[in-house]
Amino acid sequence: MTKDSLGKGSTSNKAVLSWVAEMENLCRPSRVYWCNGSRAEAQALTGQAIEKGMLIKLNQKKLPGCYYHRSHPNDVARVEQSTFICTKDQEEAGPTNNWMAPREMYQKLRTLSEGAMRGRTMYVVPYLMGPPGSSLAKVGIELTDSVYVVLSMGIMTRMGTIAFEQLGNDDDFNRGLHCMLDINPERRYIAHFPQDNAIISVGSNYGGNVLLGKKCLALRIGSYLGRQEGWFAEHMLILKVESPAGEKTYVAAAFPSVCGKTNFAMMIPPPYFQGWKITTIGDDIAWMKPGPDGRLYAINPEAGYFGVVPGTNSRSNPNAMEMIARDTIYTNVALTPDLDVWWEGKDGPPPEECQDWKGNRWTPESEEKAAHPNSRFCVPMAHNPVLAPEANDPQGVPISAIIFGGRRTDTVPLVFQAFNWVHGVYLGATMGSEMTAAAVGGAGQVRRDPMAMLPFCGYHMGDYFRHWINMHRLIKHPPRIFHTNWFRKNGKGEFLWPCFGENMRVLKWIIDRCHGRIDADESPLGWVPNPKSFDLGGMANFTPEKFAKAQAVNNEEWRREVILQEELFMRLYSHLPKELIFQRELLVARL
Ligand code: GTP
Ligand code: SPV
Ligand code: MN
Repeated sequence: MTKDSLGKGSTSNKAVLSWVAEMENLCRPSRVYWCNGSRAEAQALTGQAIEKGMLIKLNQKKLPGCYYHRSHPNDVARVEQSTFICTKDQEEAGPTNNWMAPREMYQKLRTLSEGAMRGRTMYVVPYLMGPPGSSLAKVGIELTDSVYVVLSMGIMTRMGTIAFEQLGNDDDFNRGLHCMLDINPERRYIAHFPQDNAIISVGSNYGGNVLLGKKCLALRIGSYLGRQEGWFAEHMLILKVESPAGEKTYVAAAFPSVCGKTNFAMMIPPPYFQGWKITTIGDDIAWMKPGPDGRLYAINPEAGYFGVVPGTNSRSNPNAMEMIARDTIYTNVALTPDLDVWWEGKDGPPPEECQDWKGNRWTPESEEKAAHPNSRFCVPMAHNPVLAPEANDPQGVPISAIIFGGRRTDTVPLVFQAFNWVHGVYLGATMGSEMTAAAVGGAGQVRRDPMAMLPFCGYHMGDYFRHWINMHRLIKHPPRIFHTNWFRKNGKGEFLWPCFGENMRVLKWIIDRCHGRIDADESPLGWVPNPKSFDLGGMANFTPEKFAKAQAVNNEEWRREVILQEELFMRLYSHLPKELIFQRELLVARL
């Protein structure tokens, strides 16, 4: 036993105690600290993080409760090439995941973790994903030697004693081990063992690589369990639209990383939509399961937002600006001389001088960006001024519409609707998107990112499509499925659609379609807005001609698109549902 074991006693769960002891034996920390999730604990740990130089206290007059963190310059995003799904058979992980046999990976990581916490503290971080008491909620325990991870998990999840309360004496919890090691990309592995409900992450201290509740448990392990148990774990925001008459409609939307989920989930409708209100249930992840009334119910498993900072300002996302003004951990933004934060796209002029995300002197003349393009805020969802109370509802919310949307400079129109469920699955399955700074490498290139889940699906992507098709039978009143693209540009590189709050117009069309209030026109891609029933009212410079450009379907471009889609289908062929091949044929016939 360790000489110095703090905070223990909040659980007598034997499976927990013996697993923690086993990991302690492996990693050899000089002490073990069991987190309880209290405010006092967070304050004490923040103090320690400042002492160790892990956090810098920001200007408390301007930003009360806010802290600043810089990650290692080689560790600024998710690393897909170091992310592994370790199922028994490679076939099960499929061609879109890196794979290693569990035994081999366990051995490799045990060797790397052996004694890795010597002289350090091992924090035991129990956490709950989902509202307490929800049938969808899951418990995880992350063992980590990073106090930054502890503080971030304290924001992102329902962390502490509450998780042990939900777990009781059960041994059904996710076992997560995180060792920072020497933050070396050569020794960086994010390994998932879906059959053991276990995760081991070593060699990183950044975001989705190490906040194990988020992408690792809620999406990769979650999707694997969801397929076995008949539910969905998706990379989706969840929002509520309230009409002036009080009608409530819930919408889930899958956009790839850095493609607009947080912004869409917190949007403020333009003045023209007076009386309409958007509130947020979730900004990144949805767990969805058919309910007893035959509708699909969604919960947000998280309790905080780990959101993209650059581009956030009082025009694009005023709610976020208010939200991140207190109790926020900023990672990899720029630091001003008066200990304020700055980033590209913030309101007002750039500072005359500041430190960039690497700590180097930066001026507006500098060539490099002051904030890393994947710099992030980490903030409790409770601080979102438009948080929907349903975010804490264990039942979740009934979803009326599912939106898939990529980042595409060309080809893909602003909005269209699937003809039916299988066609909707096809739209999600074939979604293409330009890569962003959220993952290392390839930014700007178009790749297939099915359902925005390419980096997050914990099993064979073809089987995942099959799961989507099969689920239809379990949902008596399935959501309608739509496709959007906010990012289409003209030849001059200007966006064809004004975006952000104006996206309300697209959302309004979507919910009117869901409630069967308006008709639509048929196009080769799906149902498209009839110009008469798409509301452009109150838009100063946006003419119906401009709308037609944003909606244009160019058959030549689409024939090329079908060939790009084919590349993914070829890779998945042995597991690809026939229905999707037929959908492709039908699309080709319509073009
Ligand atoms: P992850 O947290 O990586 O999963 O990203 P996300 O999908 O939540 O993306 P987010 O809402 O943070 O937006 C990412 C970037 O896209 C930000 O820089 C936004 O300013 C920008 N963005 C979001 N919505 C829109 C939009 O409607 N139009 C345009 N042009 N840019 C947008
Ligand atoms: C994403 O990349 O989709 C994120 C950020 O939401 S991270 O937690 O780093 O995965
Ligand atoms: Mn995300």
